[in-house]
Amino acid sequence: MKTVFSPRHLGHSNQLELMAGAIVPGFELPSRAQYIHDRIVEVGLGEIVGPKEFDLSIAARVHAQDFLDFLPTVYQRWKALGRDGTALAYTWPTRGLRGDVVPECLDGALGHYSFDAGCGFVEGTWDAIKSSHDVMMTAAEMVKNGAGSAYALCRPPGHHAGSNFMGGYCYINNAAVAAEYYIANGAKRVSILDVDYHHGNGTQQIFYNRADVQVINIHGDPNQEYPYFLGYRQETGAGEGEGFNINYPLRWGTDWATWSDALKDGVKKLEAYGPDVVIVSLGVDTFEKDPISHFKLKTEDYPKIGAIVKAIGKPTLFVQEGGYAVADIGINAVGVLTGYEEA
Ligand code: Q9C
Ligand code: ZN
Repeated sequence: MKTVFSPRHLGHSNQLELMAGAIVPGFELPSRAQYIHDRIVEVGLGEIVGPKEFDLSIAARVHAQDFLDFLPTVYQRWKALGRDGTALAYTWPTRGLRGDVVPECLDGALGHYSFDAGCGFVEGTWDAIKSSHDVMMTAAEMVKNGAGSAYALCRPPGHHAGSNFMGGYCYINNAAVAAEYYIANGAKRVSILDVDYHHGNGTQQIFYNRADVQVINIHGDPNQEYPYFLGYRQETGAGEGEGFNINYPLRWGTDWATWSDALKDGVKKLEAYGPDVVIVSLGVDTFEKDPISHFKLKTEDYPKIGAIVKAIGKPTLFVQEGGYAVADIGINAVGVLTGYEEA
């Protein structure tokens, strides 16, 4: 399978992050993408190509235009205030505050357009977001044109970003834009299978009322785990979307036996839905050594995920999401892809 990758991700890093009452270096590191890239070369997965340039017209069908207009302006506005370092929100509109106003000042606007402090901006952040989008679009187009499968080595990731907010290291929801791209190009049904450790709250929110995109999430129980405020089992979709959102919240300590039961059940529901194309939100932060996660998947389990996805027998786009055990994520992410190829 071909990989799409751009070194333009390198301009972006979340230099600081709040964790357990301390400010620590961010986990979503530029080296993540390099480890995956190098592992693809090492195992000879297939050709690695650069992205083509795409406009944001498909993205604008799942994200609000004002949100998409805001993202490229953030760092210039930050610098115009005489600041350097990382542009980051520090106040958010919760219950009893106005969720509908976009304050004129940058600090207010950053709070409006995010739900946590996981999305900093440095000089190269917008270019990295756009390159990640273009990487996804290029790989999505390959699958549309009959490639069978393709891997979008996206950085930054996307699945926490909703229609008009960023969060959890995610700015544009690449998997959601890919789904919309297939619908815009004639697909009747698309399934998104999100295997990242964290619930893909953005993807769920974007498609919650729709029947044409099925969203399946296997993730840390939000009673215990980020993003806490979405991803519960009883969230099954609304209106026309009722029944097309499926959550498998799992407790800390979940191992392959329990995790794969959820995957197999999700795949059954996916097959019953009968999509034209499958998009895998591929996070490998389910790994036992991931520094911010609490599942117990082992390196040998990742090819089995790929084999299960291959058995679905549908055109498949893999979109990179999380995974923070940097030395291992290349082996694990590429393990899913080789497992798919070899099944
Ligand atoms: N500050 C993805 O995997 N919180 N995002 C971690 C430590 C944010 C993960 C707690 C986790 C976001 C794409
Ligand atoms: Zn994650």
